[in-house]
Amino acid sequence: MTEQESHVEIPQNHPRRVSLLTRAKLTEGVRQGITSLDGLLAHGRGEAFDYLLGERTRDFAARAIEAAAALFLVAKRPVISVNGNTAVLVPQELAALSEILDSPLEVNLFHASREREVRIHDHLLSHGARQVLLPEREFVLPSLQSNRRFVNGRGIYQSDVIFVPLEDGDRCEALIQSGRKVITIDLNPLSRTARTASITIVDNIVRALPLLVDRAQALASESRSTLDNLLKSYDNGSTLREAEIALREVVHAAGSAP
Ligand code: PTJ
Repeated sequence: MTEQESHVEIPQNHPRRVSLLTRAKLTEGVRQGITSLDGLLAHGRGEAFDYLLGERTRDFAARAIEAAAALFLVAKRPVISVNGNTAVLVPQELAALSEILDSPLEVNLFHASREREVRIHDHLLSHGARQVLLPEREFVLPSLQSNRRFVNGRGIYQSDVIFVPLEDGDRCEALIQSGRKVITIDLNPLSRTARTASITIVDNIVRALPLLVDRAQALASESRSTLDNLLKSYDNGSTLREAEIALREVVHAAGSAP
């Protein structure tokens, strides 16, 4: 979605231009029936953490992005799950990742709506995606109560590694319990998803996804043993600890300011 399409005019020199443009994409996403109203609240929560993290990709996030790219590349059936927020924030990057990994995008929503699923499907296709799956009522993830339990028989149902950015905790737990590996992006390192996932990228999806696409592209020509070594040396517990320390340091510094 371009700035013209999103009906906003934000001065080039506005100090919060990127943040305001990102918001505008989401509000326009709501107008177009792609993003849920709840998606705006979820974004506001993310923004608060991003502000504290300095709105930049920290080292712990860069390491998680590298490991995530390696995990995608060693996966047999990776699948990229898309919701109403990620669809409007990074549609081209989702399409690019899907191409590099030869892995489908699958629409999977927390707030049930067939109409929104179809709009997201069409929106992704119009941004260059070639494989976009929709949930099927006959394929269900056991132990999940929410609408997210309905999945596609050729997609999430058969996946071994699944990408679930900006997620609620229940599905992440259910996917891990089912033996799958989960990669997430979540600005809140304390969330249930962040703490349950195999790899947690604590960064804003608008910065992290272009980097992930780059790393996946760069690592695609590496040997299996190089990718395995990258994964062996990655520790998601450290990522979460470092992210939490970074947040606490900012809050502490603010509290002790004169
Ligand atoms: O389109 P739907 O119906 O599937 O709904 C999607 C949302 C995002 C509304 C739904 O999954 C939801 O309610 O998510 P939660 O439980 O609010 O969790 C979203 C997480 O993503 C929170 O921990 C936020 O801090 C985080 N988050 C929000 N925006 C960003 C983000 N993380 C990275 N980048 C962001 N831009």
